[in-house]
Amino acid sequence: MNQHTVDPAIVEAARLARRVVAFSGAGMSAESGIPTFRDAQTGLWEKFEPEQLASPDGWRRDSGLVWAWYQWRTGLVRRVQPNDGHRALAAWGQQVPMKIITQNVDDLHERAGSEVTAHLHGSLFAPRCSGCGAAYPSDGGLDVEPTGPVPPPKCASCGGEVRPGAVWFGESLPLEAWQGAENAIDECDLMIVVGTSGVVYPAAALPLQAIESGVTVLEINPQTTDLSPHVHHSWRTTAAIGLPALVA
Ligand code: BV8
Ligand code: ZN
Repeated sequence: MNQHTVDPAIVEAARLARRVVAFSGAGMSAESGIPTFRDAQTGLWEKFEPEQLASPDGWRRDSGLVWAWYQWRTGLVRRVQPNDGHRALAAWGQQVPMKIITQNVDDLHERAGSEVTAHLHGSLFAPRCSGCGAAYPSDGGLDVEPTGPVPPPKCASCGGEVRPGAVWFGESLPLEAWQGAENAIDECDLMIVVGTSGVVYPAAALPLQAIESGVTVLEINPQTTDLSPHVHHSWRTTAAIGLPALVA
């Protein structure tokens, strides 16, 4: 199989599926122009590992630098469009019950017309006060890449620093999102794993849990991943090429 020719067994599994779960990672948004976590960081972020910035320690060390990174990423997401992969999942969801579980903090699934069951790692568009937890609207982020820290806003009611709405390394996943994901997997007969390296837990355990419970799991990824040896079918292609080929 190459990028553009799909194994008929994969098309058949997609055609027969009655309740589908899509499990997406950063690769889902790569063809929209959003760098993945594996991509080399550029600019101000070049000398940082994502795990350094996306962590409570990183925030404690320099909340202005972390806030600048998320504001830059928010502006980038606002300026790009969903790709054919996001649109294919939205179209498929019009034909059969489709639940989207994403590790991504962008809103590209929603802007393509899908309803997202679980943002396992939070959202760029849900800032909240790090003190009292009050929700704050996103201001759409930055249009120009910052050259240094950007002081986060202060909470109007408690004076705490407003933090990004993402789940950081070392933080627990939102219980409601986790339970929504597990329920979706319990009900589905097909899981499509798209654009994830499968290295971050506990999210990466969900496809393995699906396989355990007898769900057919297809992977779409141009690279081999930690999940590849376990899934039923793995297609070395991209989200924007592979997903449209699965939707009749
Ligand atoms: C937790 C939001 C514990 C932020 C993210 C030490 C201390 C504490 C915890 C740990 C520890 N050691 C390990 C852990 C667990 C840790 C973990 O798994 N670490 C890894 C690095 C080993 N996990 C956690 O910390 C989690 N919390 O464990 O809590 C706990 C328990 C109880 C009580 C208290 C605490 C929280 C993890 C969430 C972190 N937040 N994101 C933000 O976005 O800024 S994770 C972030 O990286 C993403 O959300 C994503 O989930 C993850 C991995 O990225 P991927 O999505 O897989 O993307 P990646 O770049 O890796 O790969 C892209 C893939 O796409 C590639 O395979 C590529 O081939 C493919 N691709 C490229 N182009 C395309 C494509 N595919 C298709 N089409 C294309 N065009
Ligand atoms: Zn507050």
